[in-house]
Amino acid sequence: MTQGKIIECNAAVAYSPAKPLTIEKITVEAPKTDEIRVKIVKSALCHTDAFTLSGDDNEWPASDFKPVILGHEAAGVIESVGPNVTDLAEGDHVILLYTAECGECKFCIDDRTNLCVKVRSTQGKGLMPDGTTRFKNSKGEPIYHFMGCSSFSEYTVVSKHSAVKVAKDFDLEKAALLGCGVATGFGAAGYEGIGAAKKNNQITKGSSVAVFGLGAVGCSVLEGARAAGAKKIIAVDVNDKKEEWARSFGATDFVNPTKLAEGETIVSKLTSMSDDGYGIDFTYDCTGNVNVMNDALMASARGTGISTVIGVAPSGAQISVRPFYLIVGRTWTGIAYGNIKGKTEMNRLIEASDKGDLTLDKYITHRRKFSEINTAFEDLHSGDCLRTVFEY
Ligand code: NAD
Ligand code: AHE
Ligand code: ZN
Ligand code: ZN
Repeated sequence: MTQGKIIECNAAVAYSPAKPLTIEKITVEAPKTDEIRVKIVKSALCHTDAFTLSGDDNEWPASDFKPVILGHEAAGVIESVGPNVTDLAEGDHVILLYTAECGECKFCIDDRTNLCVKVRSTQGKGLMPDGTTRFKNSKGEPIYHFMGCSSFSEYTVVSKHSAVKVAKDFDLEKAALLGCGVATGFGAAGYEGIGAAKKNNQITKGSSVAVFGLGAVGCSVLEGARAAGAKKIIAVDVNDKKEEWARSFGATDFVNPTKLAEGETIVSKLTSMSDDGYGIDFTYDCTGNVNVMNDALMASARGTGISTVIGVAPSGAQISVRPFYLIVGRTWTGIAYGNIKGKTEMNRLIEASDKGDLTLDKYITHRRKFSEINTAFEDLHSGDCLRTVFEY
């Protein structure tokens, strides 16, 4: 045990929805039992951070806009550990895991899912498992945690179940990306026995795939589809600037749903692009738009098509479909963190990167100092960005 003292450092705090983050000095308490304190080295901005800042997520925390430190796609070095931490130690390099892996709960011992519940209920309230926070602002007010990570701070405290150790020679910038978006998309495609493969939803060799939304998540589904040997990989985005990237990640075709021929819909267009005219084998929503989720389902193949929801929709948004479309054999499903078990399967994603199946560095389109974090939200919305990585 190497428990330290209170640390003062810079953090970017969200005080109100849709307002810039406030960069200020905060204090970070020492880690308590089963916790670690991490010095963040690299963190990226995921669409979900921007989504939560917009005020659309009903878990910011407990819906009432308490001050919170966002950020969940990150890697760093353990500064100190609390009591009862045995698998991690000071100096270890780690990736933060917004989907924890305790190894013991019902979900951890089930090989089909990654949805560990050990810390999930307090995580959703912005609290550590003991029901308190480790952050305070200069007025002494508590600042809440986010997705069990809160990486938009020079130091953070997380549960020991919410971090995985990686080799010291693995680039922490690439490591940060494996904390969310890229692991999510690549896992959702399924890869050599991990991710969606464990949900019986691995993209099959020679199949057809359509991916709606070509951010880091959608592009990593494309890469997974290419690694799986899909024959037709259709990339769909309202932004034409995404076409070139999409093709570089494996897309064989690009469709802009706002530029269809007269009388065509995105569903009729994609269906007509399938070999037999009955629809696409695997479709994915990576936009968070419920209308797109519906289109993705309807474009999936009669009898056998599987449509996966990855995008996060605003609180209160709903999807619905005429049940007939499911009776005729389509499957509508969803996935979190690519169904990757963060502690025990991270090495498999690193192997995929080493083999060149997952080209992590290509997703880093922007680099900024942590102090420029508010500009990164503009990058994300510019349409020219997959990921901005912050240097601390
Ligand atoms: P991003 O903002 O970088 O990319 C979204 C893309 O969708 C953009 O290219 C945009 O042009 C495109 N788009 C928007 N509306 C569209 C439409 N109507 N039709 C086609 N394309 C459209 O986002 P990202 O970081 O790649 O994240 C994508 C989604 O996945 C977000 O909703 C995010 O919250 C969610 N997400 C989910 C998980 C999970 O585990 N389920 C993990 C990470 C991110
Ligand atoms: N809090 C939201 C839902 C947010 C959500 O679905 N998050 C995704 C990860 S987005 C990562 O960028 C997820 O994995 N969800 C499963 C989980 O356990 O959080 C709401 O609607 O309440
Ligand atoms: Zn668990
Ligand atoms: Zn994310």
